Amino acid sequence: MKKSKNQNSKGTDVLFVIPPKVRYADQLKRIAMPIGVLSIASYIRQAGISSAILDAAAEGWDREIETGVLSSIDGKELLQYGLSDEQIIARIREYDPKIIGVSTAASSQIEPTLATTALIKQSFPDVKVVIGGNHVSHEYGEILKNESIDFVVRSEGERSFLELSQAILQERIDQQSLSSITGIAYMDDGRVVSTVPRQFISDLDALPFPAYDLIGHIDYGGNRFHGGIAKNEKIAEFFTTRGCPMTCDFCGARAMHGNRWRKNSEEYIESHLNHLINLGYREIVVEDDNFFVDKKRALRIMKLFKEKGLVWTEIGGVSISQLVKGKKVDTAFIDHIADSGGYRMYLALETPNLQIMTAAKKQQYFIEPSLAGDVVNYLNQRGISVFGGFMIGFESESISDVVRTAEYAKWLRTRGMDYAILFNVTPVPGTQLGTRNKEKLCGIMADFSFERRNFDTDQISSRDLNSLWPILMSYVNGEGFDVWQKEGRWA
Ligand code: B12
Ligand code: SF4
Repeated sequence: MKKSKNQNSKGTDVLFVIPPKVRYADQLKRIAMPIGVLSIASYIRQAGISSAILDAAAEGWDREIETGVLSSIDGKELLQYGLSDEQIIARIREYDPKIIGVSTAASSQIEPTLATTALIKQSFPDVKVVIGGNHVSHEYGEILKNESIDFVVRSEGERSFLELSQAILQERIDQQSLSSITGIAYMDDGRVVSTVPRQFISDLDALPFPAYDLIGHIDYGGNRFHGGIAKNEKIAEFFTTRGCPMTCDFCGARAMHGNRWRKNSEEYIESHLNHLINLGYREIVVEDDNFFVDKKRALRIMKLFKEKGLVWTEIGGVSISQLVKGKKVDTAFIDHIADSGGYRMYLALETPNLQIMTAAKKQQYFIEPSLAGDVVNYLNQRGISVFGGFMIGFESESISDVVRTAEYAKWLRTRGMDYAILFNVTPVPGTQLGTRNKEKLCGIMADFSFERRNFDTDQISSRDLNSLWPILMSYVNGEGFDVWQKEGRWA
């Protein structure tokens, strides 16, 4: 690990902590540049508040331990990767912050996250602990039962966190000041107080570029990249939009960032790319939830990638229907992807079953399997590696429907797909699917990972689907999955 100029900056106002992560042994080890936190850090810096970042998962990547924690579904044991408690405490002591902001992206990671907040509060009782991110934004009532957490920031964090940290730093944490900060939750006299939700930022260009300098010492690329092996060790996650106009009823991203497709201008994007190039990045990962909603805009952005000599992958997930024109493969569009340095696409295919796509409110993005095969084949011909995302275990599905989806994925592999991931349908907090199935949840929080099943339907039990998952992944991906299973990384 390279030493950063931001390390050891004693007396920082805010230290952001990304906690260690958990996984089951047959799951991929995943980390990524924490863009949400980098964006907040940059936003508060403009207002004179200093911060640093401790990414305990990335910095402790090589340290993995057995936890002894077993899932109640099938007794499978959890592993944890990241810095040790002692290392985390020692690092926090070096920074000596007044506020610690803990970030949690996924529900599956909430247990190590809460263990980290408890550790922090025990060792630094006077430091205010603020938590933000996906799971806690929806489940703040439950989360605030943990005495180690002083505040939850709900949903988009930049403006709420700035106002909250100003209140904390200026010692104005009385009811009156707090109640005027929208988008936060806290306990008052044993009662959960949740202020009015914060409006989404409509002009994304008003945000400064994420504070990449704070994690310049960490490489998120190469074979640590969560979306397949990256060409470079140094890669930057990159968003040109927030939110998604679609209404898929299982989607946690939409639940978090809203239904309006908010976008950066192309001038902003060009300056953002120049900024990354100046920092030494040559590879970017487009993480937008729905990058190709406006294909003409996407073409102009791809032109920028090409002009600047970048290579790029798309991993936020694009709909395969966006790569067709009428009933044919949109070869011209795919040619542009290839010519602009795009070398891998993550296609959200979900299922070959139109009824199921319709029930999930995603039917507009359905295309016939044979046409999907032609798209995959053309991407492959143009040298673009294809990862496919599929969803198994929808509420109305039987085991044979699940097997049919796996067969579809396997067939697409014969047409040139490099890897197919079978994601379990998961009732994520904040989604319609999540609300409908709350009573049916089982297992532990780590089972919220999409590579595990955590709710029973009339036709499929979690236990059965969890036993079947590695068999189907192996059937579809062959040796590629063996490496994933044995080493927690891409082959
Ligand atoms: C990149 C990414 C990852 C990265 C990590 C991201 C990170 N931040 O650390 C990696 C690859 C590790 C990852 C993994 C997983 N992910 Co993911 N991921 C994403 C993705 C595509 C983008 C995240 C992002 O950067 N967004 C952009 C920034 C600007 O938004 P943000 O992160 O939400 O941050 C804002 C607020 O949340 C808040 N905030 C965030 N942190 C903090 C901290 C503080 C102190 C404060 C005040 C505020 C705050 O303010 C930020 C700025 O506005 C999201 C989808 C999405 N669009 O968000 C899914 C998403 C978060 N992932 C999801 C899931 C399910 C997973 C996995 C379980 C998938 C799997 N099967 O493995 C795993 C978890 C396992 C693991 N090891 O982490 C779900 C989470 C749903 C849920 N409740 O569980 C999402 C929403 C995708 C979806 N469509 O459902 N993921
Ligand atoms: S699944 Fe994709 S298309 Fe559907 S709402 Fe989520 S981001 Fe949008």
